[in-house]
Amino acid sequence: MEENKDIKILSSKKTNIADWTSCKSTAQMLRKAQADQVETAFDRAAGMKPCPIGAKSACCKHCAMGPCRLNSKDPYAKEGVCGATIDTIQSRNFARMVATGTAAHSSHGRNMLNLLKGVLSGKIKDYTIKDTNKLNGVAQSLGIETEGREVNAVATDVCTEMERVFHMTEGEIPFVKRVPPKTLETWRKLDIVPRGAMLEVMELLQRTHAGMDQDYQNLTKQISRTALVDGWGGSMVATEISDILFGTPTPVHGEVDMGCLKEDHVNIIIHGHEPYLLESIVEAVNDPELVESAKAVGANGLNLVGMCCSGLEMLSRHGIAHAGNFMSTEAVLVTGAVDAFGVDVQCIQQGLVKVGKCYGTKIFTTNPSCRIEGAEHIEFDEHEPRKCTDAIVKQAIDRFKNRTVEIDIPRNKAMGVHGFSYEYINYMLGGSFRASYTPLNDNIINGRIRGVAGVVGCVNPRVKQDWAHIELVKELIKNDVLVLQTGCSQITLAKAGLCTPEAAFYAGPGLKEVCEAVGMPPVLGLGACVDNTRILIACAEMVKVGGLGDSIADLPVAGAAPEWYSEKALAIGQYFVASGVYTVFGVTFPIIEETKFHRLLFENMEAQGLGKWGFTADPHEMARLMIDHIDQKRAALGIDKARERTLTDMADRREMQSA
Ligand code: NFS
Repeated sequence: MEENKDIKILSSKKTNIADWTSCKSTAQMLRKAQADQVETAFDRAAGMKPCPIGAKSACCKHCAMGPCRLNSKDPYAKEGVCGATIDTIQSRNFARMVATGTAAHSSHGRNMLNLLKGVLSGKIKDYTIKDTNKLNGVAQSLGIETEGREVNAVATDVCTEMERVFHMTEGEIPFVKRVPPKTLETWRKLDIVPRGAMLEVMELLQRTHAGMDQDYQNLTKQISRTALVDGWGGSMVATEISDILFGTPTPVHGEVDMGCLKEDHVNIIIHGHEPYLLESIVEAVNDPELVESAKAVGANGLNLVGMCCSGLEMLSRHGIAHAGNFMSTEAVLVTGAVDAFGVDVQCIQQGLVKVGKCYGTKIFTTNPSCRIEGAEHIEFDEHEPRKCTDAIVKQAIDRFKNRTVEIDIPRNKAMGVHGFSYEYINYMLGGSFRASYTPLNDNIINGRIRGVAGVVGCVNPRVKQDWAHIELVKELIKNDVLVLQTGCSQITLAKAGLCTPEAAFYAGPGLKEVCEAVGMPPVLGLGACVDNTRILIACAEMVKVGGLGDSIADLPVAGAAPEWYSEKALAIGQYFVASGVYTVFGVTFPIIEETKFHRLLFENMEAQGLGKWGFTADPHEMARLMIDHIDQKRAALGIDKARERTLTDMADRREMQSA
């Protein structure tokens, strides 16, 4: 294959910023940072060769008899000191990554549950239940009676059920009620139906201790069970309670990219994941007194801007502008225009503090679980949320007044439509009187829509930022695949202008026709990374509506995280695979190819009735793999002919038009 310079893993000393990112604003700021001799993660990535043994998970450092490196050409030629084989070592390393990712999402979910419990007890007064429709929907899906009952009574029962998602030690987590029966039957047969998240994470970790589970197949079952309690448990609680407390997103216009910063305003950025910090700061920046204080120092107002997943929560619910994704968090500080940078948890790089210092921007940590040396900590207390957020706003105003650095804001920004919740897709396709997924299934069956792809996840400085996401999504929609998005990927496509109905121009004829009829973009942004659960529910609903098989594994769908970096992404990948979805990752995959563990993940899990993993760093190849999979599923469902007919019809029509 001809070498494509965009695909290579960036590991050697390279200073060509064009190789680092396809985000124009980030590139502009990285050039400025280099001129200012300020180091970022891109420089560090270029200067640090990834350890090839670690990259393939061929080393074990779980005990003091090692660390053991199984780095011979034949992965079976060597064993660890205890006799651990390459399959044991790789599966244990993989398990620990999934456990950490699941713990992160589940902790987020549990914090949301505690917030709702505090609201119900009356101890937390600054938040209320905003979306009773959503509350009732969640309650009904859990088998809780809603008819004629008080909101608080229903919500208390929902809390009791959701508590079990974390604490139950036997049985099945409540949200399995949402899983298609045949998928659930497969899980039961394989003994991977999850119990509480705390137990599953503990069980998985204890099995990776030296001298414990040394059968990679048995360990993989616990890996799946743990990942499933992330997707159908901890993450799902996070999404559902956020909707109940702050409102289920509906489409809203919003701007993205660094051009959202305003030189004449006090700019405040919020980055992280848990929505209660940002919901409080939304109130703070609208407080007339604080707005007046900003004006008193010469600013035209307060400008709140989001980043990463926090930013997506604000964008989806309030249409608040978004400055960029994970790999732009340092770069945005280089503008000099950020007057305060508040963070809570997850994906917060330690390097932010140093870059912030260079440009006179303070980083404010707010969560006791995520403090950073050198950052200023203002602890967020949900009983008095404004204490923290007002303090951040006041410090930002102060910094505006005393700005000394040069301000250089990239002019790029793009408008798009965001906030496509699972529920809204119902209304959008079916109308408010017959809200349902039937039209989606019909359009898949008649072939206008070939299938559905979830393109999600991080960006990673080891590959050119944003590039693989854009190439992949363009290729998918061109081939009539409807794309659902979350996380940093959604921001990438929004910057590229694909989150607008006009982007239907890039879609294949079938998808274009559907987008134009409904007035929707071919790329639907569903929110933050925990909101991948909206995609799970959408899959379950597609099965329930009928005509596309009996289990999630039957659906013509596929998933991808082309630029992943975090353990959370791996947990998400594993819960999609265990739910029945073919899921392709880019950048690198932490397993050696010619091993039994690799075969299990990449082939044999599918034979067990689940999904399977795929890997390629090339987004065009990734699109081909996903489309081939979708076509195979269409053929198995017997709907491949319909698509041939539909496309012939469209081609004929075009020919007739041009004649
Ligand atoms: Ni999800 Fe990746 Fe982080 Fe959000 Fe962005 S990096 S795993 S998308 S911000 S969690």
